[in-house]
Amino acid sequence: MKDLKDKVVFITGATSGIGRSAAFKFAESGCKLILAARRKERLDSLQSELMEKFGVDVITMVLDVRNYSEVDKAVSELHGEWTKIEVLLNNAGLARGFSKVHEGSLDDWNEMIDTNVKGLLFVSKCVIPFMVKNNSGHVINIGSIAGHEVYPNGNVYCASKHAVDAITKGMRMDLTGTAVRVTTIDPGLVETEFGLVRYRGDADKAKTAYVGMKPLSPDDVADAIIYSATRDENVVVAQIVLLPVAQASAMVVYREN
Ligand code: NDP
Ligand code: 8X3
Repeated sequence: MKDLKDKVVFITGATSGIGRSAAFKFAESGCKLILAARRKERLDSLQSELMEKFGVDVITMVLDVRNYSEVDKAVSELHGEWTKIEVLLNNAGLARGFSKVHEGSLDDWNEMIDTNVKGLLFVSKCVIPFMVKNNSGHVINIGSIAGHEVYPNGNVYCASKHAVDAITKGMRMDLTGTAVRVTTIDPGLVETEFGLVRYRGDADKAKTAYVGMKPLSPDDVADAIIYSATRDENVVVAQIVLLPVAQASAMVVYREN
């Protein structure tokens, strides 16, 4: 089992949900953390909480993964030990809206594609060269069941997660011949701020996905992330599809009345 103590872990989308839970679990394992997201106040309080609770070093990057020059600047300012990034968790992502394709919003489409696809690529392009140079590292992409299946009104979100699946497979091919590992973790329903973001703050609509069923928690997903990251160095967990027991596919969810 790989020991993560003192390893540098870079997490995008650390201010909420899956990214936040992963930050706690990596900190508990003794990792040094680079936490990135747009909301500075949340990053600052998470940094203080993790440093105080686990005694680990934490730095933060206030950035929007959609902005290549912001990402490039923040990563190029890393020095010394912080450039030995062992794990990149490409987690920042979102859904916007829930509409038929011919009724969809261009702004929503652009935001999903720019964040989930181009943002993941931008961060990867800036970080992976350090891993190749060090001949060590692990890229963990957060995909989705929506990267394997499509559901009505999910069109562009599902397309963006299918793209994450293709990019993950391509990364793994392009990194053969190095010791860099590539994993995708593809959850079904997880209760986070995802629904609130999708429905722009409408809490009633956000809850509809979880009516009558128990979704995964962000900690369940973080457990799978830690499992992948701690396998022996010759072992690549290529993909984990993680579902709550009531969910059999994107469309088949058992709900108690
Ligand atoms: P949350 O909304 O709780 O968290 C999303 C995180 O992404 C936040 O920290 C947010 O930070 C960050 N983020 C969003 N846009 C940007 C951006 N442009 N630049 C930087 N950071 C950004 O949702 P989840 O934890 O559920 O989502 C995490 C990942 O999991 C996403 O990729 C999502 O698609 C995926 N997923 C979620 C599932 C679910 O059911 N919840 C199921 C399957 C996959 P900030 O706003 O501060 O920038
Ligand atoms: C998030 C899960 O089912 O809303 O990726 O697409 S779902």
